[in-house]
Amino acid sequence: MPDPASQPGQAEAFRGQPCIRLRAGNGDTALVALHGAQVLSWVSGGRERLYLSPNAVFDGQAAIRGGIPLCFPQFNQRGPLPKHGFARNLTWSADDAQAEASATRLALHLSDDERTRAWWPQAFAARVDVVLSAGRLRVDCTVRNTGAVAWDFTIALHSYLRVDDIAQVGLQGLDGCARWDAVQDARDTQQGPITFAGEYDSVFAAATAPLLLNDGAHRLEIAQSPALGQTVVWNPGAALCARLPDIPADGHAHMLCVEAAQIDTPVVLAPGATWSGGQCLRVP
Ligand code: TA6
Repeated sequence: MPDPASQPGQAEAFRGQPCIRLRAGNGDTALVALHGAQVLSWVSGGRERLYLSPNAVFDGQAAIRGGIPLCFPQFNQRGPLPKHGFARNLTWSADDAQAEASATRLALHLSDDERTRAWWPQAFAARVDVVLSAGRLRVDCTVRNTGAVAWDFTIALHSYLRVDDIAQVGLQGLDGCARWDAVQDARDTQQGPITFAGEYDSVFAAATAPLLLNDGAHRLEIAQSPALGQTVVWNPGAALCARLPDIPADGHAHMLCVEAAQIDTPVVLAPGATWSGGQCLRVP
């Protein structure tokens, strides 16, 4: 029997849900649930970098509050589908994890079936690649139109980043980017780093360079591919957090969502066409 710790990926149950634990050569790990193809944990340098609510629901149907949910084929309530689409509510299939030259890769798959067609009549094949290497986690999404008619979608990697104290956090790199403030329904241009005092929900035109999350003594670099043209920044603040059933009252203090998204203009896919985009988190 090979030593499980030497395998690139190992199946395990987490809160009753089937998951795969990925290991990088330097000891970093990631935990990926088949439900939603959702990364639930990323430990790099001995520190958990993602926020997973202790009150998250793990019933194999509800969206899991935390980690990196995938919103597809609809972002938020910008269309007739369930909020943030259905990809985060369904079980994906996974290939065996692969050890690459300096990374560990897990590919997960979802394609249309009776359940998805009841919500959305399109024929599709979606793939999520989780790529773990020393100090770095990349999540790439690929969507292919396997049908005979063109259709469109919106998409987001709704990453919940763990922070020690949201009141001390600064998010750098969106200075000069156009912003829609969803709380106030107002448009402006971001000036300087973003700080947080209460509910925050804004959609930015994505920056070309990586963002930098400053959380006390800790830093995280956040990059996204050009195919994802917006960045969403969300923290519910204390009042909204208290109304969310699946997060503790103080959960807002320990998370910040920085989401790589394509939502302002839907992606149109012709029959046979493929789209790819992703987000990369790095400990600098
Ligand atoms: O991406 C930000 C957002 O769209 C917020 O408006 C907020 O509703 C959040 O996502 C969480 O949505 P959820 O359905 O997961 O509670």
